Amino acid sequence: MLRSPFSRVRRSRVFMAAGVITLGAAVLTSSAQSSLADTTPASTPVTIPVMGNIVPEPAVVQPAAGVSYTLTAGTVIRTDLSASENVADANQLALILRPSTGFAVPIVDASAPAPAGSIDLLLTGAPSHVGAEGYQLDVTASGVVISALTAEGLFHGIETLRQLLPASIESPMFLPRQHWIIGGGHIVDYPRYSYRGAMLDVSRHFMSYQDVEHYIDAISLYKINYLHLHLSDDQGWRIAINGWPNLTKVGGSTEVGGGAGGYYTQAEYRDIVAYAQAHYVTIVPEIDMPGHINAALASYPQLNCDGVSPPLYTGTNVGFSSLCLSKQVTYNFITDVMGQLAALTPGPYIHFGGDEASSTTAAEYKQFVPRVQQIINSVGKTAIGWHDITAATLSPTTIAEYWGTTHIDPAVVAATKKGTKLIMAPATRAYLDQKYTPATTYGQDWAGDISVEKAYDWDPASFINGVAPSAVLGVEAPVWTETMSTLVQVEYMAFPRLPAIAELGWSPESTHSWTGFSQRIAAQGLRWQFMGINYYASPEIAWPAPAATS
Ligand code: TNX
Repeated sequence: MLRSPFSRVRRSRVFMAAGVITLGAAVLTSSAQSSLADTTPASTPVTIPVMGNIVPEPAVVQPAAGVSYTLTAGTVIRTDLSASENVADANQLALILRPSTGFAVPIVDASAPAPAGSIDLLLTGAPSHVGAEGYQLDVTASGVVISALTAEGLFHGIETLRQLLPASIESPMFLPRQHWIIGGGHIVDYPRYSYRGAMLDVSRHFMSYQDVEHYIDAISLYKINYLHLHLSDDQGWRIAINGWPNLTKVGGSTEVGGGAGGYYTQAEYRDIVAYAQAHYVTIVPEIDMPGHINAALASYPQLNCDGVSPPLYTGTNVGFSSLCLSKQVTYNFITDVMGQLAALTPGPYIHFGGDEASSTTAAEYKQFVPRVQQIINSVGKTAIGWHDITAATLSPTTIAEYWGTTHIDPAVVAATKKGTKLIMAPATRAYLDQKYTPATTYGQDWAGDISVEKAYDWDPASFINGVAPSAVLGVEAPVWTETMSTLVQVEYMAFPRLPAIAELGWSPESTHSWTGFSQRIAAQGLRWQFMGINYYASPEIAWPAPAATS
């Protein structure tokens, strides 16, 4: 039996604190992390912070000069205890506040009289234009009120509230001498796009379900609401499918470089889904086909046209494998896989890849894409494919994910004119496996180096010439893992660039400013250190001195 998602909200951080915490390129032990934490003298003068420094930038922030709220031993969280999702949100907030402050932070019913200094999570009082995902947040001397139309909106308000508190609020250890002050003011906030994704390639190098959940902790802080898992590729098949045991036994047995690989049991995958749901993140599973499929071909000879399995593959080439599209067993296989994935996945989408199918003929590819779409639709899901699928005729609901390197793509433009919606992940901006600079230890550079500024400074709505802004559903930040074998390495590539992409997905275009973003992201570095999230301390950003813990 796997543990409940709520009891583990803090688990991975405590786990990191007990071991090794990496700081930028350097590595700190947990004892060094605690020295990071509590250097504040008891007599430190208290300065009132100005409300701000939030990533992604909210739609409206109005600081109230000189006003502040302080968390104390008397702070309670008030919400509607009869609404289980509100209580789950309140629990997540309490689990963040309790360890570092040492305060009890009880959760009480919103109908109870407000004691001085409560944090209220309410489904009343928010303006309707914040929509299902937005919230309103007010900080006054007498309390904090987060109001929203849904529990998801409240959760997003909580992610903002965390960032208004000192970074040390994230400490898994008790910090007795900190002042837990929040600058007063008013925030009204809601997303620009409904799809704000991260992608993790667990095929090239396998990451445990605990690692995936730690990544969910990190991405949900920036209001990312989809996590796309690249579950299969030439090098590894990572999800158990009943009736096809060799997919994991053989196809899951290795990875790039020849390591041991691994896979998720269906129970582990469900655990990831539940953990994601508790963070308002929807899992999008991807089984890449008809190419990028060697792990499956190596597992089952009948999926090959010549009936002979190729050997397992642990290199990094692409484009050499293809399902046998003329055999019925191929479609039986796809139907089984998609049916089981659909049953395991409450979210609306299944991604079927479709990229770099250079070992499939163009004619076969054009027949294959509609057939897979139909299978995905028949199991009740909407299909997503990499934008290569715009070469075929798409059903009206199918979404294309743009990973191109140019602003010109006639097939993509033509598809959008017929109604296809796009997720924007241009490789030159959003591919977080590309190096920051030529000196970056990990990563590839086929799409060019991507500095933090380059990841931030583009507009999803106008990136492809001739695509109407209304065709863009949102953005995604993929991390391919040919060159990264641990989550710590993945985080180094993702932070600070993933929050840059998250801001493009959430914040109104009118707030877009590299100067503003680079100042706001600077305030996040210390938070990542307390959370056990590795990052690249890019010289593009004026990080505050490490000793500044409040
Ligand atoms: C291209 S982008 C790929 C992946 C690689 C990636 C490496 C795409 C849809 N396919 O198979 O991992 O480049 O950067």
